Amino acid sequence: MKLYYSKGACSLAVRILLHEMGIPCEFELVNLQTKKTEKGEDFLAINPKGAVPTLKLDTGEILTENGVIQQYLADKHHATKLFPPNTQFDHYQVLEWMNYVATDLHKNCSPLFNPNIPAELKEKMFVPYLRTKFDYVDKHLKNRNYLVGNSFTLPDAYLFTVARWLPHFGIDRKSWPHLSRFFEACKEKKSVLQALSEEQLSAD
Ligand SMILES: N[C@@H](CCC(=O)N[C@@H](CS)C(=O)NCC(=O)O)C(=O)O
Repeated sequence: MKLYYSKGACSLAVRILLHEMGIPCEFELVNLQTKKTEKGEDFLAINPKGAVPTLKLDTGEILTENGVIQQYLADKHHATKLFPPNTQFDHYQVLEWMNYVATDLHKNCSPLFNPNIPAELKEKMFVPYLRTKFDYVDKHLKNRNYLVGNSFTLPDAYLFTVARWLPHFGIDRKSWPHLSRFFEACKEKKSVLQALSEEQLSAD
């Protein structure tokens, strides 16, 4: 199995989860600008959407979309702590948070990465909107350690990955005390430390 990734991108969540589950995997870096992999492959021929994470199974089949890759890995490896079975309500809470992180947090970060959007517009429009999305997360984390139940589940890896980007947008994570506590707790996890070190990233 191979994970196509880009340094510090949302594919980091999948790498963290692979380590949480102890799944051996090969990793291949993708240049998202040129759409070439580090081995010189045409990434668009592998995933025409040109986005990471992209998972290549041992059968050669390709799976894309972060949340779907996460569910596939957890189901395949019976990781019921990370993704409770669908007979339990927390299964749907995991999916609810995965969707929120993908669509409300991750996708509202995208304009802030865009060098063609003027800084003033980012400050006036996109940053305040993103802040309201994190306000909700911070309130939710007030009396809990993780997003669902009281242990680390799939969307926690994704939330850690997206929250890690905040300083790059000039947003101080400390303005959300409960999110900060969550982030610090994730930084202690072996799977997170391993993933960060493999991508030669600092936590912040
Ligand atoms: N819908 C995709 C979006 C993934 C995504 O936005 N990936 C970013 C990196 S964080 C990317 O590869 N962007 C490059 C591009 O879309 O050209 C998913 O959920 O996996």
